[in-house]
Amino acid sequence: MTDRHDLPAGFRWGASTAAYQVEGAVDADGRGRSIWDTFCERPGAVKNGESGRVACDHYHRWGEDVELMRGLGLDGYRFSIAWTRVQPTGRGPANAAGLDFYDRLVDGLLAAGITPLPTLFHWDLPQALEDEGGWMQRETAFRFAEYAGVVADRLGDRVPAWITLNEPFVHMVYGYALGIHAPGRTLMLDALPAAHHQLLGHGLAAAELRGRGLDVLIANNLTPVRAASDAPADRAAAEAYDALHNRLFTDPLLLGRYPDLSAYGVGPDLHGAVRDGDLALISGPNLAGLGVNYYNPTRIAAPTDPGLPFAEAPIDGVPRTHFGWPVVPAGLYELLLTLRERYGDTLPPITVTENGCSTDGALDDTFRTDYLAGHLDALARATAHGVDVRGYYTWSLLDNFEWAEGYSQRFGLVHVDFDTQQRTPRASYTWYRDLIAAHRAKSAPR
Ligand code: IFM
Repeated sequence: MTDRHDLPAGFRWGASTAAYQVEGAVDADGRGRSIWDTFCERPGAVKNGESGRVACDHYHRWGEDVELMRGLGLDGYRFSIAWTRVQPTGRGPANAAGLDFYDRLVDGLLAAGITPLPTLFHWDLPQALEDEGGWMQRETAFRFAEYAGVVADRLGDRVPAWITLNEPFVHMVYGYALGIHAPGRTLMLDALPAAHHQLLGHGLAAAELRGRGLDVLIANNLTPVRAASDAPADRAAAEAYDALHNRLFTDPLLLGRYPDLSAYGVGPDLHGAVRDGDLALISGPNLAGLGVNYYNPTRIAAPTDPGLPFAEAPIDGVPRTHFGWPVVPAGLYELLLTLRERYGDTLPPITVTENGCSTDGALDDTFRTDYLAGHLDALARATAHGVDVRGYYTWSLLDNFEWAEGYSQRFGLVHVDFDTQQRTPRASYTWYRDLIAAHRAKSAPR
């Protein structure tokens, strides 16, 4: 049976991080304040009152971290750029000292034979833009495109492919609807314009990047949605959830239209946010690739109380990560096949831009190697069934700041002691290194 050792030659191996989760150095070199700096100061917002002030101090220790990546034999490193290092207030001329950091990082990666894969927005909006309404404001999309152009002008000569947004679904729902993440707003369904404005920002930024000859991807958090039973009410609820979580952020890109959100009482203009011509900008010329962040499937039943047209149902009988997330590798196979079936020829090549698990933190992390092996086997089965998956970036290279969970969830191939900043590779690091080496040896021409 097909497994991870059968992945096609040229398949790319990587690891992911994000700026606010690893960089620290929040006051260095003119960096401006982001919504996460503000949110972390809100009493009770983050476990133990923690923040990304220091995090992994990657801003100063990036050289050591690149050596860890070189040791793994990575083809690519996915990181994000802090908008506030580049434009401290989210607009205007570049802060050269902030861009210098990414310049050094990119050169260091290339010298180690690793292709940089930057994400332009991984949730750390400049606070100055949030003060004007953040992603609830259409103007933020235009600011984002300006920022994309500024960064691409500096790094585009060495960085061939770019991810615009990370998980716009999570940012809208956690940040603007439920208030679990920055900016901590609790707008519920009134948050939907934040979906459209992020996607508009993607479209406008994509035009800036493509205009400079660069490839564009987006990283969506996607989940296969399973109805709790065959009962029509459960199936309708599952469809409604699928529309919100998956289709809302992918149909506009690949089909040029929003999904039916009538189950939410919402029309196709998302509370008046969508204007003529927007969807053409969002779907634009084809994406070079779709980034898929997969962690688990979702089981959905008919709603139990009014308000939302679905209720989440438990997934029983499977292992759980330290976070409590169900471990279902077959869900990745299911998701990849559903994407191909749903979007057919409009589906660009896929890269799994995140997948991984949090553990109890032990160095001997068999749980993580089992998790990764299971998901890579599922991915290999999907490629054997014709889905074009070009690469896999595990989340994460390092233990890091896990948003509202602070430092309590450790996702790293590498353990980080947050008191001393000592990095110690876990057993999963060695396992991943050996898998990459074995795949490369098998794929090399004889
Ligand atoms: O840490 C996050 C990351 O920032 C976005 N995707 C999910 C990861 C684990 O929760």
